[in-house]
Amino acid sequence: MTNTQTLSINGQRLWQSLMDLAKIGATPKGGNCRLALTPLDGQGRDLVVGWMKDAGLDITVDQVGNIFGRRPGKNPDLPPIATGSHIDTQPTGGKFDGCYGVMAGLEVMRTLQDNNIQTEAPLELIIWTNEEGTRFVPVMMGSGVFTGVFPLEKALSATDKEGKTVHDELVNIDYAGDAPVPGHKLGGYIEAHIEQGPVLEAEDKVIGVVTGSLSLRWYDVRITGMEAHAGPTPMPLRRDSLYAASYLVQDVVHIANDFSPDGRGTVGEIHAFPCSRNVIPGEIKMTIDMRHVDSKAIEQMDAQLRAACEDLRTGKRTGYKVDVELTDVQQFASTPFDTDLVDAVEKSARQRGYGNRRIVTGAGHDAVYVATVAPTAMIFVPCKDGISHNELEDAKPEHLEAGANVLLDTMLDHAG
Ligand code: HGY
Ligand code: MN
Ligand code: MN
Repeated sequence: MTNTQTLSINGQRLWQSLMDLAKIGATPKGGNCRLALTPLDGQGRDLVVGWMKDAGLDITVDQVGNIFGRRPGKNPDLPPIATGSHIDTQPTGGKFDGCYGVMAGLEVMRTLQDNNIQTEAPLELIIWTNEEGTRFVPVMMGSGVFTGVFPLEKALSATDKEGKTVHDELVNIDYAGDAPVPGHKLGGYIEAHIEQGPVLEAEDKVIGVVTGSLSLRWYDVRITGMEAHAGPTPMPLRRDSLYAASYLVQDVVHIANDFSPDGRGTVGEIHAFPCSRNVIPGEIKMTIDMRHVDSKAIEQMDAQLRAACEDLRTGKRTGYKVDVELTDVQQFASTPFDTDLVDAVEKSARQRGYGNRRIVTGAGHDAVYVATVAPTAMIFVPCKDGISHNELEDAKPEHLEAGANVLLDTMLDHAG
């Protein structure tokens, strides 16, 4: 019987699986584009499900397409200790965001299989549907439905820009499962992920002991002015919606800077209608992503955003009135993780001699929603130059191996 204290994962096998998965939806600059529920996402799911079966896991799929690979424990009545993440990507995604957490969990299962170790509680590896929220909103959709944060119907009826629904796209890739949501009880959940920021690398740390997440607010904005001819229409008579939007784009950044260092403000999408060179834009649709570690600060940022919208409505900034419709799309408050699990992550990093530090995640993760129903923690590893949501995303094999070893220890710690 192997002493589980000296047990370690196979870093080479972990790296190889990440590179093999990255071949699906590979982009010219070395990234990945596997948008949620596209055929490429389906291919990625099929590949990983095959590996999960080879690792001896029993597979179930729920009604929103979340995939569960269960490793039976000695006591089937205990709730599983789970790990996982996502394999859907951003359009200019990298090879590690999400995929690392799923491959690290798979590597833990493979290592236990190799050493014929059975834990007291079952273990579970989860692939969550549509974590990125780029093709379909809301973000962290699968974990949000699993934990009852939003109803199944809201997810299944969500549409992409071509009007395709989550329901139909799940059927198309054959992942419209029948396991009911909200889902089964979890005894604990630990998610490994690249930091997607510069802190660990700057401090030469290997493990980020994640203590919780930022607050997040997502909005849609529609600004309506009036289409008119770009030639004969004198400047004072225009109601140019894009010129008005240009103030709001700056306001989003200025508000985040007013709440530095933890404020975040991003306009990621902006669409001008009718999008013709010689027509004054009559309508703008844009997105806003605001975040802050402090729930009170995000409230103040929200108030400043609403005031900025009002100044556009009244014409105070531009000299002409426009209609501004600000829609709340999604929000979650700053989420603390489970102190016992966080301590267990830190203990493993220390025992293995990995430089580590406590850190709050600036990105949203499925762990944020799982934390509302089960003890939850995350393990961060550095990524090159802190870059993510970019095809250049990169990480060191030895850091990925370290994170997976900490995941192994933490899961064994809690699964008996
Ligand atoms: O938006 C996020 O923080 C995550 O990458 N979906
Ligand atoms: Mn992610
Ligand atoms: Mn992401």
